[in-house]
Amino acid sequence: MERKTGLILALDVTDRMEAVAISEKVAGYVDAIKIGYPLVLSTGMDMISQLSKFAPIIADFKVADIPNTNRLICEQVFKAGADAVIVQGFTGHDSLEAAVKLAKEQEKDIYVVTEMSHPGALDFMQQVGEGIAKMAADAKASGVVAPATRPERVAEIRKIIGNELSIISPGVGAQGGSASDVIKAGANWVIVGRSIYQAEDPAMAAKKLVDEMKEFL
Ligand code: O7M
Repeated sequence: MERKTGLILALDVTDRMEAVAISEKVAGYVDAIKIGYPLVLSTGMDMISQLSKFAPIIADFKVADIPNTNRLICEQVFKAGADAVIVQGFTGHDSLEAAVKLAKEQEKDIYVVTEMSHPGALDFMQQVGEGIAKMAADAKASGVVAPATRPERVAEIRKIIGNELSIISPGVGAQGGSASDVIKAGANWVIVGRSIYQAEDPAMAAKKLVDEMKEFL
């Protein structure tokens, strides 16, 4: 994924026309569009190819299975036109390696969730976040997902993975995180949903975020 703006749109709407209209409006401000269960379950897998004309598509299915099933899922998602798939890391090295191997064969990307951005991530995930980050680096994934709600954790994760892997970071705006703070902490991209797609003017909301991050990219 090429970094021009540092912004990834999380398009968690459930209506096809709305999804297309918002993508059209913000296409000039985003490096990728992340879509997941809310949009795909309500509209269908063909949403991936329909939106791919606006920006590269990151399929957020948080894949979390045994190696063979991970591979089968990623195969279908890439076939549908996605450029990247998000997988969970807690399933361990073999599950991750199966996804990364397939992605490399197809010149696609895998991003691995380390620690999530919501408060409940402190119950279990935070304790294993650093180990998952190290595993993602060892497996040569394209990058990790780390929380904009805790820039200090993003800085820790950056130390572990070095500069080969990217960090894509959700939790800006609606969840309380700041785009410029998390970029300063070491994230390469922020992932933003509600603050853009619920804004009266989604393009303006996206532009504001891009302008805020510009000097820190
Ligand atoms: O900006 P929001 O809060 O409306 O949306 C954030 C998006 O990022 C939404 O699609 C979440 O599912 C996703 N996300 C998190 O909010 N926190 C995480 O820790 C991880 C993700 C995510 O994208 O995982 C891949």
